[in-house]
Amino acid sequence: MSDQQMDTVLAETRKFPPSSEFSSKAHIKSMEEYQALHKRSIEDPEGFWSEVASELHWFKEWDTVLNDSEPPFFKWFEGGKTNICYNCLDRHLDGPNRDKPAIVWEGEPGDSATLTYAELHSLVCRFANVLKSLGVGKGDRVAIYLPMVVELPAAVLACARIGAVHNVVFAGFSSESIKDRVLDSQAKLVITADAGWRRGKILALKEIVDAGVEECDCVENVLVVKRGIEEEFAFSMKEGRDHWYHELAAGQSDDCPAEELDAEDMLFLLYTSGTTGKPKGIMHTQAGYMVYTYLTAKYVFDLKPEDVYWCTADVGWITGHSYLIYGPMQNAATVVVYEGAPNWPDNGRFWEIVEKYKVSIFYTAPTAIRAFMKWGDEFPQKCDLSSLRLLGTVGEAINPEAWIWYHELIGGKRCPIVDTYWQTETGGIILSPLPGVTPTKPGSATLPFFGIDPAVLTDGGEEVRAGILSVRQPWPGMTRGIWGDQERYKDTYWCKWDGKYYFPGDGARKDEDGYIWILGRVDDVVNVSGHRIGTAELESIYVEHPSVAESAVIGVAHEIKGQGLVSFVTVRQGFEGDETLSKALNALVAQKIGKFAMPERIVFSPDLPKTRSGKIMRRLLRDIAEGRELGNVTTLADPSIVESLQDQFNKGA
Ligand code: 7RM
Repeated sequence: MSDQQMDTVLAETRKFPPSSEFSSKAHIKSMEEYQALHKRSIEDPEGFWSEVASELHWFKEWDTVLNDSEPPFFKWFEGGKTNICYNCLDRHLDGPNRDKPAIVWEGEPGDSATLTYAELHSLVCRFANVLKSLGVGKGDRVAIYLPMVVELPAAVLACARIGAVHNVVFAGFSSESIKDRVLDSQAKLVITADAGWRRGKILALKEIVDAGVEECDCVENVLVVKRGIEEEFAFSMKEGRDHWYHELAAGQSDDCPAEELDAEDMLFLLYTSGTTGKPKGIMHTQAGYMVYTYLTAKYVFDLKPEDVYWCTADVGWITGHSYLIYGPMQNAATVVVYEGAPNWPDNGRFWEIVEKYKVSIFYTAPTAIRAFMKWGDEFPQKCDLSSLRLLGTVGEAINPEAWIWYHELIGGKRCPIVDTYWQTETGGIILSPLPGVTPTKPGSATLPFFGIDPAVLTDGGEEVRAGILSVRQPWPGMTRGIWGDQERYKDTYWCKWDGKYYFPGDGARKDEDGYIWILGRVDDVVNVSGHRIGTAELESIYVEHPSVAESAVIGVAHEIKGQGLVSFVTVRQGFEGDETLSKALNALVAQKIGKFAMPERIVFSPDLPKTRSGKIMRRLLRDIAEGRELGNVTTLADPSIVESLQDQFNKGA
């Protein structure tokens, strides 16, 4: 967060209590009720979570709720046998939810489909049988690279059903990113589509996958979903390796019993950026994640049988896993799934979808809200948004100005806003208002969810007003570690305070009401439009280029994206830092990660500011890039460099 943003946050004193009408119908109705339940969840986590777990289906009940004998490797519900897919689908088939829409899908070109819980169950069973026919079984890793079509949640649920480990790769990632993830996880199957739609353009997904898996010996088969696009686009099917989903599915039964899985069997891997050049495969297991996403979805979104719930995140990110699929479906919600961009064919698309399907709960990212603000009030104003009763945000802190716009223009001043703070690693929401309970303050994720005991600490572990966020005790949805690298898991998340507290990597402030305000990352991870990008990932890509000597990538405040990236690059003797090199470096980032990771600017400079011990002073680079007064630069090895850096920066501005 920039100093200016910080000042705005510190000055924010408005409070918005929920209406008594909302509270009276909510699952949790009062602050007293929340506080009592929260206290219980902290003092008796095993009692609390076993009661929650009892609301779900188990083939066999657990022996122990929490096993904390080997911290930080916590285990939940050991001895229990369950299946999260069963809890999302089968559990609803005996009652009125059987014929209730589970997915209301809209494609970008305007095609649409509705699947009831019974129909989604059949689709998932058939999909699971296809997976089995390709030799996929319990514990096998399956990479999924699909657009937002119905087959995406179906593929995810089908994996869960048979105990295969899904590894969804967001369909904006490049071939090389697919390759890295497929190789690291040793996936034996890749599921993709011939293509998808994005902003009126065809995304040639199969082609991208082909380039990605070329050198992956572990991949035995590629399963291809047909998106139904009439236009011509390039792709081919490799004999023996590639199969059309619809052809294999035609011969399959729509009955496939859910595997009785151990509570700690792995459910999925999802890669996320950290402070090194290599993304980490975050692991989640069946039961703990299931119980946690079930309860957070129920209480934070106050899900009721009649709700139409729309989470705009792509399934390629954790938000799509937890709050498009697993959380809402365990609660038998009707979930809207939209394939395309918010500004296609025009800037009003999202609001037309809200009106068309009578969406009652809408969950999106602050970066999207800022884009809507910029596009103009007339787009939401043209639509009937009166079906909305609750709004949510996720991905980054929301600036108060965007919060107020969301509250007024979208929520018509009547909808509570839940600002939900969490991470890929936490599995589910850990800080958030409860919509019928918590008076909200624009920009604050407010209070902890049940089972979460946060503290704001100094590096030394002392409680302070403004410092580093920590979580004091384990909760069921937390990650079980990093695939293939548990040392890195310990080092990254548990080293800061001698293994006593979980370290999410964010700065935070606690105000006089005990509300928590997230102040942004304290490590070298930048949050661009709610997507985590490790600066080290870009830096290691740049230095692969023969003309680059060194680079430092930083995050700077960005009007729409929240943060954008600025890359400072020094070139080797005899090379030129010019437009051509800039383009080449951008192309390299697009090729290695994806276009969404390209920086706002590349600044070439003769040198980088370093301390006498050789550490790059990123803080100084941020000050330069955000045009701030520079403080003391005398600790620099070569203070004269600052002026030339400023010149370089201003030249391109
Ligand atoms: C869900 C998700 C996690 C990082 C996290 C924060 C930032 C997310 C908020 C937020 C302030 C929020 N998972 N973050 N939500 N910061 N307020 N409500 O985004 O793994 O992709 O990113 O995102 O920095 O550490 S994630």
